Amino acid sequence: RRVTSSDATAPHPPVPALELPPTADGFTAQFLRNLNFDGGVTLADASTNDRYLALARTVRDYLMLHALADQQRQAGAQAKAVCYLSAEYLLGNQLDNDLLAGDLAGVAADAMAACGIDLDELRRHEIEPGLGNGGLGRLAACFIDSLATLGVPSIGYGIRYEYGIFRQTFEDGQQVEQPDAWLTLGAPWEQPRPEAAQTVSFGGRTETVDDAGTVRSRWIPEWNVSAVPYDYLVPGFRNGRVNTLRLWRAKATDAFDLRIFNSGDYEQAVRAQTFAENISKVLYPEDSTPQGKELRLQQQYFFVAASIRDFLGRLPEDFDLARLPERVIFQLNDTHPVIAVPELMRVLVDEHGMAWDEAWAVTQQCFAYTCHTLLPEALEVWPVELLGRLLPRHLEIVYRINEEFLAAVRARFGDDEMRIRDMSIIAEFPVRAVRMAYLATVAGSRVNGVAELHSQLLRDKVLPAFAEFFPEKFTNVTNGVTPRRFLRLANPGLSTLITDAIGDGWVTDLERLHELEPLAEDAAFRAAFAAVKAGNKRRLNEVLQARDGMRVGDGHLVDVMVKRLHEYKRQLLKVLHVVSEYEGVVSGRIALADLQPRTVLFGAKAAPGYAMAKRIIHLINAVGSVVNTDPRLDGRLQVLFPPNYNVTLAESVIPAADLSEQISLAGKEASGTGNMKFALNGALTIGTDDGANVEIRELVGDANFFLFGMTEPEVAEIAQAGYHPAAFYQEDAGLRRAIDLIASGAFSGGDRSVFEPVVSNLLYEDRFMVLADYSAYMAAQQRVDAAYADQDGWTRAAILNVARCGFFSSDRSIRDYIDRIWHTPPTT
Ligand code: NBX
Repeated sequence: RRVTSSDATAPHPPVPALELPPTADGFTAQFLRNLNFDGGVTLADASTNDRYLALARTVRDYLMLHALADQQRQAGAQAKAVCYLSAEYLLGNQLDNDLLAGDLAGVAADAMAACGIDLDELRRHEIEPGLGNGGLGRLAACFIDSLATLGVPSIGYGIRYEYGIFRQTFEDGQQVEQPDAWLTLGAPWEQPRPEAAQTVSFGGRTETVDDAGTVRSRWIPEWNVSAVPYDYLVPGFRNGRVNTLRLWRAKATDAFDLRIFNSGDYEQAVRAQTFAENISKVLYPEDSTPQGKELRLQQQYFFVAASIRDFLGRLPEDFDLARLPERVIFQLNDTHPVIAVPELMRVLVDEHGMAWDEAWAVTQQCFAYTCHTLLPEALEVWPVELLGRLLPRHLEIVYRINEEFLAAVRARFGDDEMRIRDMSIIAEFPVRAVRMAYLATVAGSRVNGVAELHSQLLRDKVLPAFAEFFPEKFTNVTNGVTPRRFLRLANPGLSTLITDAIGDGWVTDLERLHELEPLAEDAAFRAAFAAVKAGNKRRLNEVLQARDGMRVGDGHLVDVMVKRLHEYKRQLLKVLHVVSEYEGVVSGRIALADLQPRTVLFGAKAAPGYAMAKRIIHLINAVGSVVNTDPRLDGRLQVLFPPNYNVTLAESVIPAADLSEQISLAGKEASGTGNMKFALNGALTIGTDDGANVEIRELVGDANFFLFGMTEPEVAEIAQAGYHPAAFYQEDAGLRRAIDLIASGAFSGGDRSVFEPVVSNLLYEDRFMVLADYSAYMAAQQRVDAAYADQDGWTRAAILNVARCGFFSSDRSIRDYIDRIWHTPPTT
């Protein structure tokens, strides 16, 4: 059926229509309209930015046509919706994603050609919205893609940060952070909806009022800000569905601070405006040790308060809020949005007059919580002093939730004060503080980890008392990644090869990749597969060359470790491998001819305040500059560290990789999602038994995965017995030589002090047991070298990795969320 913009806007009189299916002429006309009337330029005078903005607008116009038609279809339907609450969405570039989903790539290419425009130049012009730190934010982006593709009624809610994750540069090998001013050249993908703004209040005090005999508390806030929504279209893959990602921006309200305005101090008033707008100014770049910053709590409350109001505002005027769980599930992406729990209670009880017990029953059914960590220091706590100052009514509500919860614990287990202290939502030391993970667990209908092992450890180690108290709440949903972005778009060569072999159904049904298995035995297919990998390496080289003047060596094994810089992820273990190989060659223990040519590629940002992580970045760069230029290595070992690893770079790097480094200490990486992207693109994994590596190995088979290192129980046992890293240093001559070389100043111009903190940390603390796993890692790398020498055998294993990783589609993750947690069937 032909759909036109006059259908979508009926009952208006017919207007000159944008047509679906799109035509090149229609696309061109709309593009020129946008260029002229939105951009105010002629084609002849248009800059690259003008042309990019007009193209993006045109793509969005077509998606909007789908969105309007979709809204009409869904109007009046009373389906239960998912509200995904996430402080981060690491979206990556939109242009190609939306061209693909909307099936617009062909007409866009024709239209650009007709206008004499280089579409690739416009692609390169795009700046990705980096509104997230890493895995957690990228997972949210994959999930909204799958929700739209599966046709699940859903809204993503988050924050429209003016500055996303910092842009990383290196100066003398050290990380320097630059602001990410992603909005400065225009934001064609978003649509501000000022008429849908919400007011969000802060501060002040509570007072009790006698409401016909019942004493009620009420909040008298002191100041407020306006939350203005900016909507992003989230198209499903060629299914006509378009969901919304609604990101909130903070603006000052007129009544921003009555005291200041009343004082008539104009300058103060303007400064107050800045204060309000600070709330959505910048993404906090700490992803594992959240600082208890007041502004961060303001961000969290700001976006969840606006989102809850926004969602409730979509329900019919006379809707009975006792039935809210029939209409919505709020999924809490880690603890960042957990302040939504007392907020919903406050809205139900204080604003709608619902009885506490009824409101609590509703609230418990409306929330579910996903945990993404195992590191104790990553568990968020908010000092009571701060919470009470910023959100006094919410603190009261949390206290009452805790009181009633602890009463239930007492009723079941008696006055076991140890247990009570253990399970209290309020911690007493070092300061009195709210444990957000506990609040989420008590309040939510479900608590899930993000891989089988992680969910098990969550039950056994992080929240054992809660797992005993609420066994039915705990479940697992193993993470996944969207095959549209990370296979279909990022790896066009492999996509075509797969589609030629098995058809294109895999794009939305990734388990179909199993049909490739027999082709691993087909020599012609293997040759084609190897040619695709070689082509991807050339493509990576074009990108690296243009971006950083770097290139991977010809015929090299491309060995990649890309992820946030964290001690637990153990980039240092990878560095020790490189240093050992280097030392082996320069000392003559390894003949150069025996060295498998390799390019080791790192990508990683360190939190700006994480000193050790920054030193490790410095060390990687320092090792690279020595190894890459030492003539004795003759270029057979290269270390590349392109700065500013982001989603866009990932899309070039991952398809070109031979080897995927997933080497965290067992029991520390909740899941990993990069591990899935690599395997799906035909890299073999060298990895520990951690996170989703466990499931990847089970699926691809031991023969197609390089497993090494201690298991989680072994780690726990050593930790228990007392871990002594220096003993490993003493006993392993190879390890000693590598560490000594770093300590000698060989990578710091003879200055031994530069990396001394890294070395002494390894020798005397080594919290993540790098030294304990060193020899197993080196042995596994030898197995890698041996395997790579048999190129055909390697390719066979790579094909089996692709064929067996269909499970890791985020479509499957979303189906698991629907079955185990949300109970929100897709609608048509
Ligand atoms: O979430 C990551 C985990 O480390 C990965 O193992 C997992 O695969 C991924 C998705 O489940 N966690 C993560 O990325 N955390 C953050 O980015 C983060 C950001 C802010 C913050 C705490 C953590 N305050």
